[in-house]
Amino acid sequence: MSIMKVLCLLLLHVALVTPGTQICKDPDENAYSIITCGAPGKNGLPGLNGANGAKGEPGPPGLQGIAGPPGAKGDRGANGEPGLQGPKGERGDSMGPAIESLKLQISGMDSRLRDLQANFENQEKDIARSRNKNYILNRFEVTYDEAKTICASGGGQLAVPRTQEENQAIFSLRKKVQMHTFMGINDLQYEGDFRDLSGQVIRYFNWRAGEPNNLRNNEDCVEMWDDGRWNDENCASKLFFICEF
Ligand SMILES: [Ca+2]
Ligand SMILES: [Ca+2]
Repeated sequence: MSIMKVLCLLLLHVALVTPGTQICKDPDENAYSIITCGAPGKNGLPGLNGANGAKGEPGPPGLQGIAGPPGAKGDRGANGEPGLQGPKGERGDSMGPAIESLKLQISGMDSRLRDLQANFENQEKDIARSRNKNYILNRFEVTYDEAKTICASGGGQLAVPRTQEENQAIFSLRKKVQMHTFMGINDLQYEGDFRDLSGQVIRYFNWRAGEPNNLRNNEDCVEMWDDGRWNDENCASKLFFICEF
């Protein structure tokens, strides 16, 4: 070992035990040298702000908010302006008079129906009986001939009282109404010769006083008054009537 190398090792040893020194290698001479290291420098000033970075990607959508309670009902608005007038309507049909006519007819039918119902309801009350016959009072006004026809159409005939008992039975119906009633007796064939509808001579009579008087020479049909007695009357008069069966 050369003297130089020994000296260098010695210096190196001193450097290792001496604070503030360190061994530095000279890169050009491939040799070591001993230098004294200074105290660490202070921090320098902050650097300048850097340029803005690139724009980031958009974030995920946020959570939907919760709906609040409905608001209070608002006040009613003011009335609007009236609308425009509509187009003129079509002319009405001609059924008006026909409908009115039908109404009148229906009203008349209703009235007639009520009459029939009343007549039907009175039927039971308007029946009388004698020993051999039944009598029915008819409460509508007809002529003598019409009364004959109606009784015959029902299988009977205009009532003829042939005894006091039968006269009393017929009178029990006659006094129910304020109208004289035709009976099946007349002197149409010979004046003063009263007979029944089959031409048989009448033998029982119950005339009112002064009857038959053939007033105005025109009384050939017999009616019963409200006292049960008889009168000769104009056959064209319209009266209630009593049928016998
Ligand atoms: Ca007469
Ligand atoms: Ca008379």
